[in-house]
Amino acid sequence: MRTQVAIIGGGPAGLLLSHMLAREGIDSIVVERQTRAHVLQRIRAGILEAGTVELLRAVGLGRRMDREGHSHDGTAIAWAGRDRFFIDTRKHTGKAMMAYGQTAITEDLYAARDAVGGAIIDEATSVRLEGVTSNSPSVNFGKNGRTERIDCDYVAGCDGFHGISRQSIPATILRTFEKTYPFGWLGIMSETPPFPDIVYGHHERGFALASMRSPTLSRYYIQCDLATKLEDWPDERFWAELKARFPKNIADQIVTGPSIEKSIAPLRSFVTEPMCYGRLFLAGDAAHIVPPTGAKGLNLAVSDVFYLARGMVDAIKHGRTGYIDSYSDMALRRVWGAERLSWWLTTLLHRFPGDTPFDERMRENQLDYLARSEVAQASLAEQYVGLPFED
Ligand code: FAS
Ligand code: PHB
Repeated sequence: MRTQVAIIGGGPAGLLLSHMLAREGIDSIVVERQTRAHVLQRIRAGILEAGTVELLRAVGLGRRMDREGHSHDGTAIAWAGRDRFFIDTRKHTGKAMMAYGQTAITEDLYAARDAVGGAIIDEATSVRLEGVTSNSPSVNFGKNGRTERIDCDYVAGCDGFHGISRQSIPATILRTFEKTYPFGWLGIMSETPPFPDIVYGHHERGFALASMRSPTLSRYYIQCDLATKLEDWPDERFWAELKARFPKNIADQIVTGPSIEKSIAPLRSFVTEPMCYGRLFLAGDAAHIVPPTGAKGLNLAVSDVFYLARGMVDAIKHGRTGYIDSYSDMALRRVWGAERLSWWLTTLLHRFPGDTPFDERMRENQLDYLARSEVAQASLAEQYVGLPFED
């Protein structure tokens, strides 16, 4: 097979890139390891930055999001039983966040690609890149017992943290930066009316988060230690622990019900430099991971794709290579900003094993300052709602 851009990975990054390239008349083939059903059963991100919302609307993917999504003028922080304070992104930046699940975005992306006959090959096995430092790279993979090859001009590695693209960059060139956290998030989805605000809770028992997917679908998380087993957390125990970590006036409003999904996600900060090698360009989780505390993971995948699509269109259609040559540096400036915010919020809102009384006083004073200072809240608001994409 032959295409202009071979895209490894049919998650949000790969599908959005394929969609944006197609809108510019550039053809691509998405090669996905899993079945479409497997990709679509993943429950992950839920909160979209203003820039992500604007981009999805601009590329014709806003209709269902605007119908079913839930706009939020900010997010609240509650701690130590004290009343919550609100990080008002609307007041400080004029922008809002949107609660609209990654699963729905992925469904919308698949529908958009199907509508124009976009090439998505799923259940591909043993995917392997060749010639990425030449002008004619190729992607090899197994499908239905046959070995297939795609010749292309560029390869986009959108295959997530466990993909093969990043591993195609020689260790002598690749630099990685990593921090793992000594806890995870135990998440639950329930068909119950959510708490009206997105609320991050910090308590001596640990972190908790109240979020949502729709007016009838709630998403909650509690910090858990790394040895946690799902079977030890029946719904009743989860709800009791979640309520114990929020102030009473929030806990009393949380509507409980049977879980329709329950999972544990590890927390990690991870960055790859550079995000390119020859004609291979990494985007999304293939290049970086953030702890979900800042709701940045999916939003970073979107901003990477915005920069990469712009660079590829300029190079392929107009022979201008400025954006593609600067893709890695430009994307990494935004990545490191999101990594720092996510690390800072994770450190601020979670309890760490081995915290000393001094550590706890530092955390309390930081929260107290944030609760009292409009300027501190404005700074957090502009980072949380998402800084503008670079021109
Ligand atoms: P993805 O991992 O979504 O997609 C990569 C795709 O590549 C997958 O479909 C995979 O099957 C495929 N693939 C892998 N190896 C391949 C190979 N060798 N060949 C072909 N295909 C291959 N972010 C938030 O903002 N908030 C959250 O609450 C949140 N929760 C998360 C929970 C979990 C368990 C995980 C893993 C992530 C979570 N994230 C969250 C982050 C998540 O939303 C990612 O940022 C987002 O999925 C990034 O999208 P992609 O870069 O497309 O990567
Ligand atoms: C979610 O709704 O899944 C969510 C919200 C805020 C976060 C992380 C996840 O920081």
